[in-house]
Amino acid sequence: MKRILTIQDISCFGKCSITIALPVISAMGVESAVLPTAVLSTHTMFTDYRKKDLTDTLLPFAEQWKDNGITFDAIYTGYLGTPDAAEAAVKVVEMLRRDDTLLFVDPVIGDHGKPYAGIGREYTACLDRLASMADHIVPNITEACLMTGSEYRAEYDQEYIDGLAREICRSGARSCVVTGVSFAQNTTGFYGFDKRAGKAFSYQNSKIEASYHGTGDLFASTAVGALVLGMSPDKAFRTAADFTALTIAETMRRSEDRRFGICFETVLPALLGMLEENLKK
Ligand code: PXL
Repeated sequence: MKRILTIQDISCFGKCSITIALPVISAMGVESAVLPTAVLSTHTMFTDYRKKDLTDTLLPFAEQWKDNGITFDAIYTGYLGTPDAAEAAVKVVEMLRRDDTLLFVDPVIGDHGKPYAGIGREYTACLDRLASMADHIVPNITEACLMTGSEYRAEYDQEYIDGLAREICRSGARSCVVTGVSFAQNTTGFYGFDKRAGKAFSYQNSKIEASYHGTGDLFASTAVGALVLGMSPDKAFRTAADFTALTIAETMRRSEDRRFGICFETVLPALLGMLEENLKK
């Protein structure tokens, strides 16, 4: 059985990070081991959240796994929250990565042109190290700008996005997929650059005018699961984009409080159908 290690927080309420990665990756028929960087009462979009930091457990846990010969087909990092946790994540990757372990980095540092609460420059610098080791990195436009020190633009063209993706690949990442990219008013999708192939790839589907917390985590979890199952990057990212779009539509239909996150659970059967289709082609 394929096995992914995910390193990110547990937000006990609000569906993001591990509470998305674990069920989605498991539903895809892939084992998901977790290394929680912190436990939070909710994600940071709620006011007055409580947090227990677990950074000091990361290396001892990884050491015990190494001593027991435990390895992973992929390591997937998400929200790490502090420079210390990001630095520890780099060490965990160095300790546990085999030659063929895929490193998938979701640099969760911001959205809508701004860094998330508590994310500063020091943290972004630690992420650069992780990014330089990555097989795939999946920033949204805000994150790509924060990582490259570029000006954030709400309106842009393909050349601007292509420049961001190539700049991130220049720092060492093998492929960079910029998410939440709209090249027309009624479409949204991703734009990627694969350094090894020297090729760009891009996908747009219809845009639903709503933004929910956790959609980036859903996209990343689905993409890394599909990659580990053997799908080509182009197909894996398309599958992730289609599943995310379906989930947003389902969430809108249910119209719960936006901060409560996305209703992906009832859409999981559709994801399994997409996997079957895409893996047999
Ligand atoms: O969905 C990204 C995310 C993950 N974890 C925590 C967050 C956020 C985004 O704000 O606050 C704790």
